[in-house]
Amino acid sequence: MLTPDKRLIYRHHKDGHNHTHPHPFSPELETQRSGGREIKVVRRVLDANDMMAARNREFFASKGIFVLNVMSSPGSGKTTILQRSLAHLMPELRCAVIVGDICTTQDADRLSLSGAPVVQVNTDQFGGDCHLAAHVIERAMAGIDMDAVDLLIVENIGNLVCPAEFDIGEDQRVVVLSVTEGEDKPAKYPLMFRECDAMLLNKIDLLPYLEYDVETTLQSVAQIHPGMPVFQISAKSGQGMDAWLDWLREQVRSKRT
Ligand SMILES: Nc1nc2c(ncn2[C@@H]2O[C@H](COP(=O)(O)OP(=O)(O)OP(=O)(O)O)[C@@H](O)[C@H]2O)c(=O)[nH]1
Ligand SMILES: [Mg+2]
Repeated sequence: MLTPDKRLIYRHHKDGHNHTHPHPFSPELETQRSGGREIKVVRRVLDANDMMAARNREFFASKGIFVLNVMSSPGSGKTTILQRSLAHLMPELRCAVIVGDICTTQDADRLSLSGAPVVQVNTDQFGGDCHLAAHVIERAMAGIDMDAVDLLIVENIGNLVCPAEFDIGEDQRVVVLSVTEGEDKPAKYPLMFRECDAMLLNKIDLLPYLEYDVETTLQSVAQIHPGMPVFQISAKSGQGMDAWLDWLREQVRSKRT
């Protein structure tokens, strides 16, 4: 049987991410906390990201742009939700999207159909990072006329862990959980659910075909992040989208005022 330490390391490597950056909460680094020097390196990298995020935030504030960071595990429906959301939000709001994937421009191709300006970030050029960092957002903005944007949506790379650790200068964070992923995900990946401002429970059109207990999920989320709004939606059928879009419009409006 694996010792607790080995089990952590085994799982860490087995998840297949390319960890070229230090993770403040990664198991390997945590065990070295008493070691001194490496801790300093971690802090410096995170400080640099935080400084860059603060600069982004100042820039967004100066332009009156609301920025939404959408995160989830791969395939929970981020792009589909955004496609449907953009169709409702535009042209009332001038939207733009930065979408992150390790490879391919498939999501950008889909999102471009909305007519919004879209920039695809492929992180294989940055070492295959499994999250978007603040400096990457700054570089991506060069491809968008930011004077013509009210709402900038960032679709982060599909990953329920790492993106939550990196501030990109956003106003609000949203996590998408689909009912096909299981009720246990908030409890297993609490940081993401603690760090987000709202949750979308997606693919509810599939509930009749699954043994999925919505109430268990809601109770788990309420324990991890009391009071966080949860919208039950189907990006496929459109069910529940109105309440989510009203919430988003209200966030954009309250930033402006
Ligand atoms: N039944 C059903 N399928 C959905 C729904 N939303 C998304 N899907 C399907 O789920 C799959 C993944 O959707 P995407 O929107 O690409 O997911 P994603 O989170 O953007 O994926 P990555 O960007 O790769 O992380 C696609 O086949 C979608 O058609 C939904 O509400 N109901
Ligand atoms: Mg996507």
